[in-house]
Amino acid sequence: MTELRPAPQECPNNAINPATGLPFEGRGQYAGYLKPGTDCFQFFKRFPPREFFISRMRENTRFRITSDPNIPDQTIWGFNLGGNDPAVTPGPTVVSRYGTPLLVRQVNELPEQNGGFGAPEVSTHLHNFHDAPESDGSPCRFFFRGQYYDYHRTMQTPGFDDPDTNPDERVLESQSTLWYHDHRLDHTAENVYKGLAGFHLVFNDFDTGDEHTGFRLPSFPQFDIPLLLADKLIDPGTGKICFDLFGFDGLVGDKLLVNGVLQPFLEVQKRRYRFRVLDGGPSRFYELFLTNPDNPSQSIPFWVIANDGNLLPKPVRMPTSAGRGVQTGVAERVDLIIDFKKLARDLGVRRLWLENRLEQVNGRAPTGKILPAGQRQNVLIEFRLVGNAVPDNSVDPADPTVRFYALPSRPVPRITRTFTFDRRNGQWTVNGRFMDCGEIRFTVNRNSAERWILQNNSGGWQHPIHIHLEEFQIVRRNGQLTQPGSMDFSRKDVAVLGFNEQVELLMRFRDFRGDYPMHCHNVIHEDHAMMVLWAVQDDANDNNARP
Ligand SMILES: [Cu+2]
Repeated sequence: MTELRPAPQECPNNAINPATGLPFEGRGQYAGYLKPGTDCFQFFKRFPPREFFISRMRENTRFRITSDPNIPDQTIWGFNLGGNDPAVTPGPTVVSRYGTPLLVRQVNELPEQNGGFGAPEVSTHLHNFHDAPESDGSPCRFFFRGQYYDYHRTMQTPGFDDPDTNPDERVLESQSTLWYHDHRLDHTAENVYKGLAGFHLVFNDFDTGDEHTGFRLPSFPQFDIPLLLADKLIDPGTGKICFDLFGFDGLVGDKLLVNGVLQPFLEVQKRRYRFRVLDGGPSRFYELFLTNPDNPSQSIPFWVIANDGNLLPKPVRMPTSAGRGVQTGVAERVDLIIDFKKLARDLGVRRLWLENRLEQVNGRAPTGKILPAGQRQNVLIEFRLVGNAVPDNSVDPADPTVRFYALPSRPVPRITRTFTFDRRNGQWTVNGRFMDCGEIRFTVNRNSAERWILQNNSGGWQHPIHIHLEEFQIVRRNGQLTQPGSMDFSRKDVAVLGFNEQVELLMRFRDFRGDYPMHCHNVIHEDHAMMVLWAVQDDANDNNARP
């Protein structure tokens, strides 16, 4: 798609569409109101878009989650890739490269009637790309039925407009496994649950998508496969996916879907594969294991190479020496390497289950108990090994000499700010207060670093906290320095706050000016006000340590 009508422009197209009475483009609106003169693209002239995508958000009333004839068609909201194709969930995977700026036009063609849940005003966040506020899909920048919204992405690594960022380190901040999802204020949980989510993958000179070049990671798309995990509640009377609008603790479903399908299977060849696993929420935490259903007592090894779309310094073997699997909170991504050739040869594996063995009985938090291996209801996807061993040029993560990079140096923070995540009157708070689109709680100096301390005061619930704009390093968890070889020793965009946990983060705020959110990504908590807005401006010198 190279030609968009009307053509994309630097400042929003706020001419009134006579068919709707609304501006053609939803950019330039804030909290539902037009704010003329705002939200022009900040680096449009410096990085003019060279690739164009159009995506239409629509209802699909004939969506199948299974071939089981006893389970009816479902109504979902999804995305298509332009034209009159039906909307699907997950939406089409967007593939892009660093250095090639792009523009994505999202068109809101959702119906007025939602069939019980879902808000047909939307805002599409690319989690967690380094974007300007006007292209970030922020919760207060939702747009209406009949409008479109252009998102401009510079496709530059962070620090492109920061004199203190070492250009040699910039490439280390490349992100790979991203996802786009709806972020509509107060209705994100309903809209994402209804299907408004999809993958966006970014390649670069090291993580190339070709196992003959760079870090030699398994080639995309044949051997590099995204898996979106989502749990759903099925109404036993109708067989339809349903949602609880009145539960503020969180929602855990009784059925596990991967890429929109109930417990699917995938035929795999005997070689290495990369799986990009996303915890798509709304509230469930996972602990992932591989199980041989023909011999559930076997311990099946695999490797984690990336956390939240950032390569780890080196591959981390799973399960851990303590027998734990890969843990994820909502919106976290883990990239796994599974070597089906070795598992077939050494352990006689013919099929494998990717299982979630973490017990969770309500939306507040998991119990921490690890369930036994080999239970059908905990299966996410079944891998069926077919054929003989095949050529494989990808790197072997079991090779102890494999190194992807060393962590970038840690910047010196200008200030420390502390945030407490808590509960009040059945809703969720940050430093005792609720989300408000009309209130920027504090302002960070552009191109500076800060230390943020995130504190969960509760033994009753857990929160996966997400910060927009930039990634952070987790320096300490509960006072202990994070160590190489742990999953926390990585750049990240989500920090899970376990029971009574405290994390200390270090991060920089570069390039763009304007407002961003930090929020809980248990999207039920997010919609019930566990979010705070802050801003980045030149030389703000705001010293509020507990905003
Ligand atoms: Cu939460």
